[in-house]
Amino acid sequence: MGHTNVRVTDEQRARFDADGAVLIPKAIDPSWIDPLLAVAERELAEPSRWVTDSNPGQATDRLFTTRYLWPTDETIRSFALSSGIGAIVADLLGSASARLYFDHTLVKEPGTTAPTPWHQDIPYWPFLGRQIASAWVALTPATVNESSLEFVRGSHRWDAYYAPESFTDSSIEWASDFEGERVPDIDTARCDYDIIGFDVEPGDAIVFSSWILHGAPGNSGDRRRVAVSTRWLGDDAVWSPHPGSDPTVTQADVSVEPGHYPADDRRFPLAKMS
Ligand SMILES: O=C(O)CCC(=O)C(=O)O
Repeated sequence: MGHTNVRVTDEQRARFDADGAVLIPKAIDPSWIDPLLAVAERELAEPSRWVTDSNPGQATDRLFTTRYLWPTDETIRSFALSSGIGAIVADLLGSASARLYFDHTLVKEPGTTAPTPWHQDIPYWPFLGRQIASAWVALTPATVNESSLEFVRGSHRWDAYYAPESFTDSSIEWASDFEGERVPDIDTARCDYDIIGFDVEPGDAIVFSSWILHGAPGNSGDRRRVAVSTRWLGDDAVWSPHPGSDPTVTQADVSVEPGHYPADDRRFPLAKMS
């Protein structure tokens, strides 16, 4: 499975900077698609430890996510570190390097009514810094109307830090002690916000700042939507665990002290740049 030969353009860099999100068409070599889809299939059949699932065992009306597979799954590890996706993110962030925080596979079965709620990523994560972003890579086609991502353009610059929202009906146990403002009710006042979205084909990446407000509709289509999102730390990232941050990686797991750059190659490995 190959390394991408896609190069970020000046226009894409400017878009990412101004809007907080940009579409990179055909960002990965197509040879990754089937192996990554096979990982999603396996996880649906035999979920591993870090899963959220709105409707276990069902083939419709279900948002299933599984994360942090890279330490144990060779396909995910080599995709994250050697496909070139990290280099694309580093380039957009204006960062010399990109360290992997985690991978996140997200499956939306047809007929999923619940949207992915509007949220920012950064409050879920034990990091601070502006050079932190995700690359959400589509493994199946998706239109904005059916199930692709939407963003509030420019909200990465609002200087806001909203409380984490649950992706399923239940509350997020580990985020209950987070103190912070709730995300505004964007859906009831959509015309007050500058909302952008991207239709995607398999292999396209949407790269977005960890500070931008984003969400996705349910899946009103008749096919499964699958994506894999990798989460990246650029040069200004600082380890910053806090009440309510995702428990996959905690202070006990890392060799970095709070307030420092996460130079921990074992927990936050560097992506190959070329
Ligand atoms: O795939 C989705 O529906 C949501 C993805 C998302 O919020 C993310 O990757 O941060």
